[in-house]
Amino acid sequence: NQRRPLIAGNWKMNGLATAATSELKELVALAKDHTAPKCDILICPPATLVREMASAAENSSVQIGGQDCHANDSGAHTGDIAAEMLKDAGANYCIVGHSERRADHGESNAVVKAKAEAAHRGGLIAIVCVGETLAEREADKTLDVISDQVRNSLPNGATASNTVIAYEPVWAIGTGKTPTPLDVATVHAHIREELAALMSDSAQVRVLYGGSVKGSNAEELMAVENVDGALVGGASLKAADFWPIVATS
Ligand code: G2H
Repeated sequence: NQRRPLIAGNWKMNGLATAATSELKELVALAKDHTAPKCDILICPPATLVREMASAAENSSVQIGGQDCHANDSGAHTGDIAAEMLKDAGANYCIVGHSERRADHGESNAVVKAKAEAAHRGGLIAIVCVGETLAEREADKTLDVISDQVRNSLPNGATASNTVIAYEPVWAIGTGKTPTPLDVATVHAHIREELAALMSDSAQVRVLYGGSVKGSNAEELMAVENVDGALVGGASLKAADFWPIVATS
């Protein structure tokens, strides 16, 4: 396919300035030494570090993103962060609807969709996350849940250039468990079918896999049909762990 893979790191609620800057600089150095990486490289640090990480990544192929944004552009929303603020701090992407936000903050598909639209208005590429829980998988509802999430979280005006989908089975997140390549292939093919009915350029949309991706399983997961990269949590915190995943693309 023509889709350029995206290897994205999600630092979640981890990172203080000094250590984070040195990890980011190490990643930038690895990316510079590597002639023409065949993928896009993204790090999504906590919001407090976006500006510093963007500055550490300046003039490199490493891009910076936010982990969440508010559905509104500005206003009385204490503690929240607007997409335009992330952009202003140096971000190009924003994750929306990560399962931890859906679970910890009760974010519905409608909220996730509104956040993705806000990301677009703020000039950010939205990474829209979907994924089933263990109970849903065991009840054989995986594909129904994914259909519902894709149909109802996809922002209006989504195109292959402003939207990325990340499939993250909730039971695989931070658990060390990963689905089989066949399970991943089945869900990714299903997501592509859904997208085809919703977007005119769906064939170009990148669909990432996320959930316990690490150096030792990245090659196998990235080789699965319709997997266009990874959303990596724990293994993105250290450049030495993240780079081998980038290098598989
Ligand atoms: C899934 C992933 C990153 P981890 O949440 O978004 O985390 O790789 O730690 O399972």
